[in-house]
Amino acid sequence: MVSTFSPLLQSRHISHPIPGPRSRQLQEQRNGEVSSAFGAALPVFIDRAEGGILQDVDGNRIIDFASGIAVTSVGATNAFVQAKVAAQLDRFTHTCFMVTEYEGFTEVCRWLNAHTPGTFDKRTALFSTGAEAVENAIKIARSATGRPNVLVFDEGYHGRSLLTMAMTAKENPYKLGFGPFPEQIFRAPNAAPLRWPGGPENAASEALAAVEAILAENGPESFAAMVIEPIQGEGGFLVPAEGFLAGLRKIADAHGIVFVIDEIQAGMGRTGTLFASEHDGVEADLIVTAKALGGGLPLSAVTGRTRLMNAVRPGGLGGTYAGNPLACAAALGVFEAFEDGSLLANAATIETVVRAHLEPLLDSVAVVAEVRGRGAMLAIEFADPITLEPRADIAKAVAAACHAAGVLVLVCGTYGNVIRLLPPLVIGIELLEDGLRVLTAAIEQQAAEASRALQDAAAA
Ligand code: PLZ
Repeated sequence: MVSTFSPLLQSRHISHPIPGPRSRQLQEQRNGEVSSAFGAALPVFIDRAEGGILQDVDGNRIIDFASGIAVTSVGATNAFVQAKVAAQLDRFTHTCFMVTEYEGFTEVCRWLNAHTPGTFDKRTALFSTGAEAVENAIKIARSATGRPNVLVFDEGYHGRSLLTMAMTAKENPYKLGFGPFPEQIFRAPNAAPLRWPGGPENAASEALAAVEAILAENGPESFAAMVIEPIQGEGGFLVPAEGFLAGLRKIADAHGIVFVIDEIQAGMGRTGTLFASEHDGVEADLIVTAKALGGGLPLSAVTGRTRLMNAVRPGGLGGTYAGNPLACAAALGVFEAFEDGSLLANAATIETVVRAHLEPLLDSVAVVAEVRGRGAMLAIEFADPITLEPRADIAKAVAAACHAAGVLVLVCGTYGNVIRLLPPLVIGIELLEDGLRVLTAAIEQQAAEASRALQDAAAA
């Protein structure tokens, strides 16, 4: 498809204070029509997006370090995705795969079966949202094992549906007031090195021991599944201590528990490999993908061992929109975009550039506690240098300063004290560096202001 637009300039540009007058006007209209339960990280209305730029309705060009929460990894206007979707749009938009079938659905399943870790025989089921796919992974694991319990982890995020809310760790804003929740969900410590009480070097072994204890107390033979993100997203971009995922894999094997890896945020090339669990050398029994899989259209999947995937009785899985033809077409475009390996290489380059800008802050800015992540999934955590008390105030102020300067960053973490970077993998290096300079300056300034405020308070 040939775009009717001229290419969007890949440079930051502030024509109006952010949010500009048109965005403020649209925000007012939105407030009069849309449920106030929906928040917005940056209340600007977008006109176009391309490469590493979001252009708003006031003509501001904002650097995109969010990718719509790790969705537009191949870019928000990727030519492969556009071509596939346009061609499908011309043929039909929907039949419901449970009514009459279409080839795109099978093609997406074939790609996932072939490219997800593990050379064993696999099948895939497609859905629309991440939460829906996680729920279905649990349905599959329960059907296959005949067991009720599910083990999840501290800081974990799996969605906003009733079951996935129960699996999600953080209460506010995700769960508050929405209970009662489904039972049979058990939570184990996550081997996050920075705050592990016994020290980072013991995080993996001690967390694994805690998992064994929880299983022993509740009867390991009652657990259908354990579900973990290979790098926790909403929870704070927490990279598990080395050996933790491999240790969990062993525990799951020992007890016949289905090992489910939620790659919804970390997967599909984000970390420099197609799947984040490849870094840990572990193979899931069921791997859950979404977000970047559909290149901006709603598509999610559960891929795994045929024995498990076919354990559900015929008719037991489905959904009106599950694997919608347009979303499948978009995914086939995403696969094409990944074919030559350049996007994975970009993720590695992004990591090098981001680390070069942010790691020096570990020495120069006391409240910078950690720079972590993999590939184009990187974060910086703010905490008191001595007590490690989370400094959400700094993360919030830094994000606000970045937003005002035209750089969209998102905050995450249980304590809201982490700034995460999720640029599209197609972002230009100059643009990336411009955004990082804004971020670095904001961190230096906010940290200096915070310490001045502390000194003033002490002097008073
Ligand atoms: N599992 C690991 O990251 C979605 C949530 C944003 P859905 N993360 C963004 C918000 O506040 O709602 C996510 C995830 C992981 C599952 C999900 C859920 O995916 O497509 O949002 O349902």
